[in-house]
Amino acid sequence: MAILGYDQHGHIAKPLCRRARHRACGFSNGQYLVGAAHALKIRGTRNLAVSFFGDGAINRGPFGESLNWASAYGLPVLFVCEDNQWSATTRTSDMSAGEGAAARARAYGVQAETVDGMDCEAVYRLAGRLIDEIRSDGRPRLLHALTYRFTGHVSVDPAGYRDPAEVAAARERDPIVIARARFEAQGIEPGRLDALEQAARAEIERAVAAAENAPWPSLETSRQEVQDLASPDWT
Ligand SMILES: Cc1ncc(C[n+]2csc(CCOP(=O)(O)OP(=O)(O)O)c2C)c(N)n1
Ligand SMILES: [Mg+2]
Repeated sequence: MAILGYDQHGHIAKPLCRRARHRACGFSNGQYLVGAAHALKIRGTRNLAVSFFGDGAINRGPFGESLNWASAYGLPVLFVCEDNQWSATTRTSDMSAGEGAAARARAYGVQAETVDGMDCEAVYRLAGRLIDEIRSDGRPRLLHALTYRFTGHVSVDPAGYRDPAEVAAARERDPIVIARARFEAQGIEPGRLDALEQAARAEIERAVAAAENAPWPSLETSRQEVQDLASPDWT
């Protein structure tokens, strides 16, 4: 199965093979994932959909609608809230009622667990357990990862609206630094970790170069694979 179409930031929607997964701003595509999960259920597969979104998304209506649908119909979805405490330029807690993503999920009958999002191993283990649980009872789960946004919301945002001391304190708990220290403590050679890091950097650089060198899409493609509400002649 494939999810087709484009979200606001372009060509993010990915072909679905065994798992549907998507990360989008403002929960713009979270509902697609619930639809995909519904299709997976109807087809009787053991596969599931994984929907990644930020803490800013939980104050948008589609978050509640998606939790409701997934819970009411018993759909195999893992909702993953990357709670970095900032919604663009606003501290999320300043504009959010109640106890946040996990409490909201529970109100809809969706089991939710909060984890230290700076601890890669803890996130990995919890995700694995929740995925196993979804596969066994077919019901949705929400993984709430508490983390911090080191930079601005986008590359042109210097994030001058927050205290540098808060950022510095969060950087002390950088998940990559924590993971590396833990691997070293487990006896993994630093040279091997350096090689992994270099390979990851090289892969990112190749991806950036490929994107920068790719041709712009044609005008025709902008209307392919998107919902068409019968407006044949916009142009
Ligand atoms: C569908 C949709 N609704 C609303 C917005 C407006 N918007 C832009 S940024 C943002 C908050 C994003 O917060 P978060 O997901 O926590 O991202 P972060 O600031 O942590 O990168 C919102 C609601 C949007 N871009 N798309
Ligand atoms: Mg955020």
